[in-house]
Amino acid sequence: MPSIKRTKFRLTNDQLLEILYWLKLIRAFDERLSVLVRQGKVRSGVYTGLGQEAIVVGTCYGLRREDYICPLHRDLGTFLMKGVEPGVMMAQMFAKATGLSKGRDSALHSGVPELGIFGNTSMLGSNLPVAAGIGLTFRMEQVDHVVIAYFGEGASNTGDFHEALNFAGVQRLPIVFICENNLYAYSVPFEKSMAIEDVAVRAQSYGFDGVAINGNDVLAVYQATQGAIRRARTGEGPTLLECKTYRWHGHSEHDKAFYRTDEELAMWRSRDPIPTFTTYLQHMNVLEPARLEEIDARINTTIDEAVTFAENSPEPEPTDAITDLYA
Ligand SMILES: Cc1ncc(C[n+]2csc(CCOP(=O)(O)OP(=O)(O)O)c2C)c(N)n1
Repeated sequence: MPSIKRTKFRLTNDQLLEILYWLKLIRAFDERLSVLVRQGKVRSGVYTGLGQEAIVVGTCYGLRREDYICPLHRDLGTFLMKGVEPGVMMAQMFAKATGLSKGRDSALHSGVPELGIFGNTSMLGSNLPVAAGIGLTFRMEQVDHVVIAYFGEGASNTGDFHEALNFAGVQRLPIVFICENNLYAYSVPFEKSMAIEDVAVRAQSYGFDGVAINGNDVLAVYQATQGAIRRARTGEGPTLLECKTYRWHGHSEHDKAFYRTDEELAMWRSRDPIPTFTTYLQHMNVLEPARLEEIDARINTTIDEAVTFAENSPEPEPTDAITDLYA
């Protein structure tokens, strides 16, 4: 295969293929989860990020274990990229004893401190002041780790968002704020909730850069994130990246999304980040058909094994409810 050693993104062929693997794995995980919900096997609420995978992969690829992420309810893929085993993640959704929180929460609030994952908060936007706190901790400990803090455009209308960005701007904290602008906050369209076109401009009010990018282009997201991370690590402070995207399913699996048109969905599905990136790799002679088949087969096996692990895992014991408590 004619090989392009490095792209302008300084990624090797193997790294580009790894990015494709993650995009497809995260897509497959959410798709299987959606089926399992309909089969009544999942005990958690499920908020798939189908269509938004390029944001997860572009922001998490290349993070250090010590870097912290503060994910959204839609970002199960970030857990996988940070090192949570697919089987454990699936068991978490089944509320089994082998899941992250051992079957003791509604699945979306579990964090993994040793992998740098802060558990998602129900009050949207309230993960952002926590992200600022983690960034301040890194500053006080004099380490050059960064925090990737995710939020939806809806959450950017909460007070917590503004307090967190203000504090991060004043303190020049090492945070990359990632807005996943999927155009709807549950059923509320973007234009009915804010009178500006880009959430990114909000960063200016707090003294740092904000930029709006194509959130369905994994390399664009990766490139922008890498620049922001470099600045954060070298003490130049936070950046806000607004990734424009669209979620294919409803807000959650029980939402039929009647508030949007089929035409709108079809238009955004035509911007699917995975075929776009696949075509790019083929065009660059990085991806041969056999390699693509190999990646797909590996993903199928991984997901099948994850489901089997979750299904065969034990239920939590009632007495487990009072373990791991602080007081
Ligand atoms: C502070 C707060 N207000 C309202 C809700 C109820 N709620 C849950 S999800 C959601 C929509 C969130 O939209 P957005 O922040 O854009 O994220 P998305 O789900 O689109 O990824 C709302 C309003 C909540 N969880 N927290």
